[in-house]
Amino acid sequence: MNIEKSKKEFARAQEVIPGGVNSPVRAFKSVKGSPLFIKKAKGSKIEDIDGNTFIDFVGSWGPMILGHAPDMIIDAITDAAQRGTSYGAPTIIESEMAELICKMVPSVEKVRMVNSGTEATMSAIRLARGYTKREKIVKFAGCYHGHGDSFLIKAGSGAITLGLPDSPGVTKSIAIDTLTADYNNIESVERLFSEYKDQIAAIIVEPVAGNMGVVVPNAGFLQGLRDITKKYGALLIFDEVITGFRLAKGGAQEYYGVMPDLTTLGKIIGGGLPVGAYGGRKDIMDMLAPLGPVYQAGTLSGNPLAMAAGLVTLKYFDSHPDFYTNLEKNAAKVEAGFKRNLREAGIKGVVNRVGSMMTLFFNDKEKLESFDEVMTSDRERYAEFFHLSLESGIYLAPSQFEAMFINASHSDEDLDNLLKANLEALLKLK
Ligand code: HOZ
Repeated sequence: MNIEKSKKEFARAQEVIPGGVNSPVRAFKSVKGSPLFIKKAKGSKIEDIDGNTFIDFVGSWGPMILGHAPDMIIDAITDAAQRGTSYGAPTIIESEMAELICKMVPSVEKVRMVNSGTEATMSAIRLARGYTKREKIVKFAGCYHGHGDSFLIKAGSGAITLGLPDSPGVTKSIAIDTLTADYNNIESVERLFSEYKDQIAAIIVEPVAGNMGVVVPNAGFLQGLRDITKKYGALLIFDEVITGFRLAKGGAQEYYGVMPDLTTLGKIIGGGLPVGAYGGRKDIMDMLAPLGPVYQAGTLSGNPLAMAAGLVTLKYFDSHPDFYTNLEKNAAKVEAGFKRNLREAGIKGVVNRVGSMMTLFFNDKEKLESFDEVMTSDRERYAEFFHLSLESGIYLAPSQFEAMFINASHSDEDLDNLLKANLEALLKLK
């Protein structure tokens, strides 16, 4: 595969952009490669500047659940842009968007729009601290909640991919207020609560972990978090930046039937534009300025282009009752195909999946349920597999510790091609 133009552009970018990228995991560092520079994408396909075309299973790390550049979203953005790109004043579409989010996400009674998932999680914990008048938060090792200081403690995603789970620059006084527990281990949470009792403001969790690769919550884990937070008067925050509108219209909370106090959203709600949101119980949300004392603001929050793209996307789910059933059917086919291929190639692996998000881990274990367990996966083998897949026209995340996403634009032919390329790659692995 010729990627000369991408290589040249990467060299150019590295002169003026740290590491040549605006988000670390894009740099292909952990798979020891040179990132592809993208020219365009439509539907399920993405094309690089050398003219190579791939079936895309990254989908911009989650947002592109309808595929790339659906006409209805392009039309909505174009139409909105004619009327101006930002006003810094209220618009009707912000209320429409908020009404739809409150209707679709079961625990959300009021919602505030921001510009990214990171902003949503940062704001949600400030609000939780303001509401409870407590300072500590509990997060889980390997969960990633964006790059806010409080979350860069045993963080997932690019941080573990690059071996940097605790970032310099996070002060001791901030780190001391972040307590870490083990995902799927309710005892580890109980231990923290019995020690810190009324100092813990909130637990924040990815209800399905997506940033250490996909790790599925065991039966009773999320309910256990609900029970323990209730018992100690702390809040439960579901970080649904990935799972929101991906697992169901109402996200993981609808899928698992466990209601958090606050929810953070991002990715899909922006229809591919930069958006985040956080919402939840009215009594908590009403603590926000200008109603209450907890401050949070943003010049571009509720941006008309982003709202237009997001609203069309959410309306689409609302009016297509079979949307998630179809995604589930296709994703189940991929999971079954991956497992069949692993057996046929004689390669040890674990496929973790919920709905349309999944990860194929190269690992000898029977199941992977925690950060420590996924970290035993064979990254060298993933890197080789990644490049073999790329050569066959399959674009996967350049890291063992990320999710792959099936979206509505993937045709039967795309999925058959994926499974064929997957078997070929597995058979070639050393
Ligand atoms: N942290 C994102 C994936 N979980 C990476 C986003 C990006 O590089 O675009």
